[in-house]
Amino acid sequence: MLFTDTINMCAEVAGLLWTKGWAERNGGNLVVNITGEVDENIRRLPPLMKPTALDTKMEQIAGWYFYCKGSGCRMRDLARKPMDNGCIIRIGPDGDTYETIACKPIKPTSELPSHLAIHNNLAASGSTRKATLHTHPTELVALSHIAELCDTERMNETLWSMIPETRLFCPKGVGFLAYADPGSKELAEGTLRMIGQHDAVIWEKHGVIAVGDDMMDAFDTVDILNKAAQIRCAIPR
Ligand code: 2HA
Ligand code: ZN
Repeated sequence: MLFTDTINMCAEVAGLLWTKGWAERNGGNLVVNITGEVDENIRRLPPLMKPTALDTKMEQIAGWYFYCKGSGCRMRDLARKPMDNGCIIRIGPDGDTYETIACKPIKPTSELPSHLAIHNNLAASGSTRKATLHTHPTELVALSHIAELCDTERMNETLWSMIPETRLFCPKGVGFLAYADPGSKELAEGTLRMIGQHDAVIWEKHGVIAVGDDMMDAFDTVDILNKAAQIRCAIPR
């Protein structure tokens, strides 16, 4: 895949998230690994901003490249202008910093720690999966307000029982992570503990994060899970 195709796919997904109503204001984030697709011209680009320290050292992805939604940027704008509302970052040679190298001096998404923690783990396990997607799917978030569903087992029993496709396409189900502040190290560490065993992780009263081979694959996982949640919400009680 060409790196421009990868970014265009992020733009397409951003448009879908907005249409779905899962991306109010600057809600949600996406990060995709483009290391294998960048050419020498991109590798030679100088930083546009001074390097930012990462809270946790990410040795496995040292020197790697990612396209990320920009902090404070809107998905609906990224859908039209991906390079004005997102940026390319390079992880520093020791894995403890990152720098924006293109196209504008934009800082990446506030949930970068959660996303990079996953990418670092994917790299450690030799995975070829490239995309992480965080969004605010209304019905999945609604279910995370129902106390008796707020654990991994109960949430999966509920989602899997709604429509057969859920188990078919999300066989590992979701991990349920108790509330942690957006952008926090706690959220990143909790996500990392659960993502290996699950197709996605629900962040209580906030949203979901999913991993995919590419961004559309990650979107499909969230879409399948939220369809199950929609059906659950439509059942009169
Ligand atoms: O970047 O969704 O969780 C906006 C968010 C933070
Ligand atoms: Zn969010």
